[in-house]
Amino acid sequence: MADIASLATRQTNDLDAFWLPFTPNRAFKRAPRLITSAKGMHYFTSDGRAVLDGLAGLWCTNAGHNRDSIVAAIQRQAAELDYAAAFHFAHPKSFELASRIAALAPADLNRVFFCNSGSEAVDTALKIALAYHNGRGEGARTRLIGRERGYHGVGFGGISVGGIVNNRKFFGTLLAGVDHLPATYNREQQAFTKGEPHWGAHLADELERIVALHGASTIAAVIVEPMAGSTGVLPAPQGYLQRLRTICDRHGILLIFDEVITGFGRLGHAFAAERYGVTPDLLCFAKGVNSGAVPMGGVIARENIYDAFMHGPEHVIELFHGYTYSAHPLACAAGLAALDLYRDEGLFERAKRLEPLYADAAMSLKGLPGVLDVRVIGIAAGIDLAPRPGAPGERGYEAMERAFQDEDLVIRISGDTLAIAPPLIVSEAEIGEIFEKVARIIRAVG
Ligand code: PXG
Repeated sequence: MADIASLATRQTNDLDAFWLPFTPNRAFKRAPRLITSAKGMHYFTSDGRAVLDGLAGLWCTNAGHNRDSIVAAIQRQAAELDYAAAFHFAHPKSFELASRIAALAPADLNRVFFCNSGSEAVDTALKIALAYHNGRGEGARTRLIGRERGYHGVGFGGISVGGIVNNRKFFGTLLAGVDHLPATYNREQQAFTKGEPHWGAHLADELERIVALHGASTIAAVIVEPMAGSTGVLPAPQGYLQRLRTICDRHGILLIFDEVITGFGRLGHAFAAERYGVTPDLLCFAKGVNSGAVPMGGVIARENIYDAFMHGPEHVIELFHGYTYSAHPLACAAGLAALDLYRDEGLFERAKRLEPLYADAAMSLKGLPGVLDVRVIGIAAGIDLAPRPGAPGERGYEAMERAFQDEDLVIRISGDTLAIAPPLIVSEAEIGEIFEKVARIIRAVG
């Protein structure tokens, strides 16, 4: 145990102890990028720089940072009720927030299960799907279908249905009985498309092939992101999600939309399900639910899914699943305040209105050295840069570093792909500013 003298001499700013997630730790600790406060569209650094947030945190601060009403709601809640269990007990704001979310969701998606992250939301949805079939006497439906290039968080369920090789290959055998649809991206057919590409709806028919291979009676659910964010902003091709819905209906397979990124306005609607007029059976959300202020995620289920669990003796738990912090009071209070902001400031409609301008600004990067593709949908853009020979990811990494150090801009990278998705409060002038900075960065790393 450390004695008092060694505690007194221990450096308070030692970087060794914190093992950063999804980060090259040694490179970071050599040249740390430290953020100490934030407001609206900006982060502030310890050396006093204002840094424009081109990624809404990590796709989560959709209403902008440190909004007064969200801050006040969290402060009030912490003083009033820090914690209440959600097992056998509850606090009023959990019901209020669930009702508000249900009202935003399309059709009969109206039963909300809370957890604390997107990863937990995905595992929750997969487990609900399995238990749903099991409870209806179709216990042989255990297979889960994901998609190549899909990202569904980092739980064992999520990496099993996910399609990113580095997130899978180090972690053993994963879940058994998982299959994958092909990715929907094809550069030759789709390069520099604004919005949903024309080409690719037929790739949904691959689900029929998978059904034919395994038998429909063994398949529980299909999970996809309406727009794959992490792997570089890959919008679903026109008609693709509708076709998936039709095939799932034909075979009694549940359709799960992972809307952890697309939920709460990113594509100009409360949920992408609304944009596409396709109602999934289960919808995963997180991030934007409270504008990233307190960890929270959840699953919205269609009423018939919930109802299917509501049988048996009334003192018996219907779904053996949940988290200590499900519907945490601080997360719920922040959620209610964020939903008020989204409504009062019309931020989802704002995203829809700004989409064409945002798309034009992103497409202005076409023709810059090394730009292989620009994809853009809602308030999200993905820019593929040509990898340097023999050093994949190096150009992207340098772009992210230069953005922060030289251009006072946060962008996201995935290999040599840049992602730009600012808070939905972004002004027209800031959109221009962001893409001017990105253009300079691309030239600099060319
Ligand atoms: N599903 C989707 C579609 C996501 O985008 C998760 C699940 C997992 O959420 P949690 O809260 O467990 O992290 C995500 C997360 C990026 C990036 O690089 C994307 C995410 C997280 C961090 C970085 O674009 N999405």
